[in-house]
Amino acid sequence: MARLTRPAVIAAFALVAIMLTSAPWLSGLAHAASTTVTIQDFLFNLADVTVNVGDTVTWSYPVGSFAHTTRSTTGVWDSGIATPLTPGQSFAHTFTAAGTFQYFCELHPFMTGKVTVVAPPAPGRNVQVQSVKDATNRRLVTISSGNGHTLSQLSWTVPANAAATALNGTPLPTGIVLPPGTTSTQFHLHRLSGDYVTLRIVVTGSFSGVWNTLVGGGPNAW
Ligand SMILES: [Cu+2]
Repeated sequence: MARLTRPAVIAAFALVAIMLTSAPWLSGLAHAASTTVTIQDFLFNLADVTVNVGDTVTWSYPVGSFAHTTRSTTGVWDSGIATPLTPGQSFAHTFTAAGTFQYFCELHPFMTGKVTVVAPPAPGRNVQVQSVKDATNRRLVTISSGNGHTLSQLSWTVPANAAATALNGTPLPTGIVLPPGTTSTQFHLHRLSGDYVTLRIVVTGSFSGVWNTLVGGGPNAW
């Protein structure tokens, strides 16, 4: 657990951006990852996230008017009510075990959230997420499995600066069940703002796991 200063968070994000700019259209999906939950006044956004064992969740409080905390209902982490988070601060926790972890703000107990931690994909199992710009502010995202694995169910987290639609243009729900034997699927990702969209994809099939990818940026940008 560590309280991070705002410059440290910005530096960490810049590093990730640099690493991924080297291959922006094909993300080799790193397993040790960082997920950010944004604290807004009286709201955790997103309030429900899924990560792999070994991943770090950072509660970032960029702007607001009140002080807040993040505290696990089972004592797994607690940012502390004595020194609550104020705008510009953040708090990070690395999850070392699978499970479902509920949390709340001790100053505003109606502010609640949940982190679901799952076992990371086994070595050698892989999912590729490829994205190609195919219209202004739109990329065609292809998710494919390798080595004969099938994708039976996908769910994803699309951040506030983007939207996902099926190829026929209809809005996509955050989860879909795929026909038996599916090894790849596609959808459109639309940029609403920003340079990057952080896409988190949860796969269930002949293997399971969470894959993280930054879409956008580099020579093949939006
Ligand atoms: Cu609060």
